[in-house]
Amino acid sequence: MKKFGVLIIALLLFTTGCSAEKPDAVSSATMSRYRENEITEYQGARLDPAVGPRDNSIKGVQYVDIEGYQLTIDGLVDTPQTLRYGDVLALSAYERLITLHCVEGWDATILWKGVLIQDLLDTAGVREDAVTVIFGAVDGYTTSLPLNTIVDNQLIMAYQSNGIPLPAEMGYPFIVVAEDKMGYKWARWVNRITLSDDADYEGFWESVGYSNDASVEGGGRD
Ligand SMILES: Nc1nc2c(c(=O)[nH]1)N[C@H]1C(S)=C(S)[C@@H](COP(=O)(O)O)O[C@H]1N2
Ligand SMILES: [Mo]
Repeated sequence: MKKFGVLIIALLLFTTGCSAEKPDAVSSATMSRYRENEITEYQGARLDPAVGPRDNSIKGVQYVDIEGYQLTIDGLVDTPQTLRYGDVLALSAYERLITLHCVEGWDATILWKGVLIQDLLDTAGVREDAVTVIFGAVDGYTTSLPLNTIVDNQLIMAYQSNGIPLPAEMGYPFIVVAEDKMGYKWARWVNRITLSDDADYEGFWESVGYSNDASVEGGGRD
């Protein structure tokens, strides 16, 4: 009888996943963050849910009405542009498996799909004197990256994460996938891209003291 009881308990633990959990098993809290149709694996690697455990954006999650949405590309360009959502999606698509290093130590490996930021800039024609690309968002957030970082690393602005349209929490319609840069360089809800000749431009968090380089290896916190 005693043996039987132990067996029952072992079975219960096993089926509830308590004792049987692998070290890298996904917690139920994490599982609940996957959205409908979101893919959870890519080429044998587990993908993290595109929506993080909490939001730390300056004015909370923004819900963009796509009908009225425009992406402005201006500053040191030959011909300023206002693109609609569909104009951006019509450009060549690129897919990247990239880890976002985010708040208080958590990170998320996500399959991103989007367009080359360089292709966006080319629609307006970048002037010789431009060195900095400033991203503006619907919540008034700003951040920037050097033009050569964007070109050399072929950085993308994504409209999909893990196979689904970018969730509002993650920046719908567009997020800058700032590979190897801390979270604050990943502008969400982007609606403006401005070319500048100011190499020392500082965005929202940069202007209060966060590293403008923001390299992940540099250990700069987000
Ligand atoms: N438009 C906009 N984009 C933003 C932010 C913001 O406040 N507004 N926060 C940045 C910061 S500090 C981080 S860490 C990442 C991820 O933010 P989250 O932790 O709130 O998901 O988004 C970045 N992009
Ligand atoms: Mo952050």
